Amino acid sequence: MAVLEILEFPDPRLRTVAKPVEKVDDRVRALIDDMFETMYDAPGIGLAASQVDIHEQIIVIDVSEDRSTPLVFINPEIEVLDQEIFQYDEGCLSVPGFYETVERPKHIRVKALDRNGQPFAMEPEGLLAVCIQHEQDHLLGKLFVDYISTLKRNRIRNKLEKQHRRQA
Ligand code: QAP
Ligand code: CO
Repeated sequence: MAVLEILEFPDPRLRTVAKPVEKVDDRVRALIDDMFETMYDAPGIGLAASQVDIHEQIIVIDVSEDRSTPLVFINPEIEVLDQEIFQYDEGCLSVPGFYETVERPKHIRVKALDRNGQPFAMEPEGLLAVCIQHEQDHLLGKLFVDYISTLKRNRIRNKLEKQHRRQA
């Protein structure tokens, strides 16, 4: 197990579109274990493989208070179930220190493979539904800052670029 390095906005690698996983094998399960270790260490509630520079369709999530409910979504497919919209102050491990309100569909159905390659479906709402959509966006090369104004996004980019220069 290992804590992996998380790419930070505006790293262009975060714009890569992830490919479907062809075979859920021990390599994929080892990556999932490392992704959970990285997410819990951060700590965060969700992480997409794209954020650790692996461009395959894998998401790990745990929105439980006591960090006891790890969820894995491989090759996720999302359907919106109704028109209701949910607002949430989203953050992202790839945009550390910044939170902005984003609107997304409140009720979704997600179909995916689990860590054994078995298909499953669920119909989450609220925070879990928001988190799945946020992480699915990462697999498409999208970030939550794409939904806010250009002015706000550029301010965040400038601040993070300055931090990255100081760290270099
Ligand atoms: C995505 O985000 C998410 O800025 C998961 O300094 C967030 O785990 C989906 C984090 C909210 C829906 C709602 C962020 C940790 C963690 C930071 C995270 C930070 C430290 C973010
Ligand atoms: Co994120």
